[in-house]
Amino acid sequence: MPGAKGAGAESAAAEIYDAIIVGAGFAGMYMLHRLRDDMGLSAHVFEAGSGVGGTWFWNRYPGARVDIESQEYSFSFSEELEKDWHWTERYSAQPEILKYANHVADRFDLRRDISFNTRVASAIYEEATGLWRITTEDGRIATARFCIMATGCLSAAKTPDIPGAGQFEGETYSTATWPTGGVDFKDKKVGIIGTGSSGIQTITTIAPEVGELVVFQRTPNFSVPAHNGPLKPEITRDWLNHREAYRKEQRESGVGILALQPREELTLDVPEQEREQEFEMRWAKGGFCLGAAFADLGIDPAANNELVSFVTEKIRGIVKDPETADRLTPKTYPIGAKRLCVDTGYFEVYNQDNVSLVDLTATPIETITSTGIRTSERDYDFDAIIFAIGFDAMTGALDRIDIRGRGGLRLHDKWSAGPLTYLGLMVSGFPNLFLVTGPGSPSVLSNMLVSIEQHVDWIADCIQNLGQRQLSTIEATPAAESEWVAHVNEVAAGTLYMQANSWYLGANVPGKPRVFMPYVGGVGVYREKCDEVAANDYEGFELARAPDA
Ligand code: FAD
Ligand code: N01
Repeated sequence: MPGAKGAGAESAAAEIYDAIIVGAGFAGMYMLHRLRDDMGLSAHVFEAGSGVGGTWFWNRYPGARVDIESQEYSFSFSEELEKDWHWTERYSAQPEILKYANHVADRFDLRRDISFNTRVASAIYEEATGLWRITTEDGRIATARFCIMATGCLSAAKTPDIPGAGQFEGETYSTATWPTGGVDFKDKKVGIIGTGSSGIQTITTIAPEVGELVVFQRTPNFSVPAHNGPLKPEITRDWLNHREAYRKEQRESGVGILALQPREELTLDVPEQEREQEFEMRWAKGGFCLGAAFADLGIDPAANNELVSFVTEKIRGIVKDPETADRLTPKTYPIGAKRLCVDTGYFEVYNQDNVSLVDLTATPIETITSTGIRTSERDYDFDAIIFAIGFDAMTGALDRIDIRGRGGLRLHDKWSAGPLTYLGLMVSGFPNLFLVTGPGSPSVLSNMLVSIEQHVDWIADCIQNLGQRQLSTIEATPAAESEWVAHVNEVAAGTLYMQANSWYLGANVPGKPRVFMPYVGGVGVYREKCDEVAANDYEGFELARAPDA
């Protein structure tokens, strides 16, 4: 059992730390390194999985890979780490990213302060002592002055909300909890539900090997080609030669992705031919840069329509059967309002004889049966069904923990009409509880590694600042929280994000309040705001000494 040092409070609990971190994905790993190795605090991580890596530990489905170029989606905090690690592909795949996470854990000797296979059940603030009391599902109790939730924005997988789920007697898989060791689908009849990024990557990868693949699609998704391939040595060299400048640029940019190369012009101000050329050039380059072709694509419906038409033509050009092409074409929301998918031959798989598409808007699923899936039209029999149905995003992992602040206030109740935070970092009524990439911060709208590092550094600096001044408690004021939430909503309201039923809005989870959760203002602007708040003596927060500190 890890040692007890630092917190200094009397407690009946067996384990006492300065800080407890929940989650050992990239956020929890870096948080541990900062608090323990840079600041000398006693810190401990509880992780539900049996290893580090979070997203990349759980999502082992075929074809899982990043949609941000490898060298951009990696830690920047250690120059040595960055120089020693070599990515092999332009968009790295899950096994390589998991290897990277393990390399980071080894390099910084993180595992000795992580309890694996340990799910946190509750986190309760004890006002008398000013400590957080953490209880795990297997009955461990630990207290700490600071509790940092690094529980992930896309870690609470949805359970199938489909009648009959559980009745199927064949093999069942979920992309978000894929078995280690993989699955052999050779010659099998497979049905897959869901065509978000996870579904698209899985479909594309298994299509060549399965006997038959039936894709059940409720809403078609916009997807752009990745043009993945081996990472060229000259790209790695250039990145390492200019790493400091590139990292600075990432931190000050809109979404932390340099490959976007956003243009400042408005779509309709550019002559049609030049517009088409720009779209073509970006389609050929691959990845998210298409969505940054012009400055107003995310706010002006007419501009957005131009890009919709371009991508629609591309789909028609790839998919040979016009009816299938039409069903694969999104028509009900602007491009970019749901996260754009980045694929490697997705639309092409529908030209294979063994792949078919079922449009659930025309023939909805009635039930899952013991042998397959029944739609309003017919029964389909399968050897295996794959659920690629997404996550209770941003709030789900937190909601699955019984978190209580002052006066026993439950976070679940406080957030019943949608998440309320100050800067996405803290919640009023919940002193010393930090959220990494929480709702109200750029988070999932950005390169997550950039946002994770920014939050972890801000939290570490904040805890250090409190310690230096012999203060022990920081808490968001209700006024600062309300103002920030209003600002987050106001900025989102001016965008086309509001026009899709996306997980950004909680629309994918029945009964979840429809609130746009991440902050659209941009990572550079947001970082400045966070730094300014800290420089102004943590403006909007109350700082205090805890009763027994
Ligand atoms: P996570 O990696 O989700 O880690 C959270 C950890 O907390 C998990 O290990 C979980 O087990 C643990 N946990 C949660 N609740 C508890 C509890 N109660 N008790 C104990 N442990 C708990 N982002 C990008 O920027 N670019 C990408 O290309 C990209 N690709 C993605 C691909 C997939 C398939 C998915 C699902 C997400 C992707 N993301 C991507 C988002 C990705 O989640 C982040 O990039 C990043 O990995 C998040 O790291 P994290 O540490 O914040 O959270
Ligand atoms: O989940 P999703 P995801 N019946 O919510 C369908 C990141 N990520 O895991 O749209 C039938 O996007 C649902 O249909 P609809 C990335 O940020 C990145 O794919 O609700 N269908 C949808 O088609 C991404 O955005 C990568 O109508 C049902 C699908 O399931 C986020 O994670 C790879 C249904 C869910 O799509 C989530 O992606 C993977 C039902 N009852 C993930 N319920 C990269 O490429 C749901 N659906 C880096």
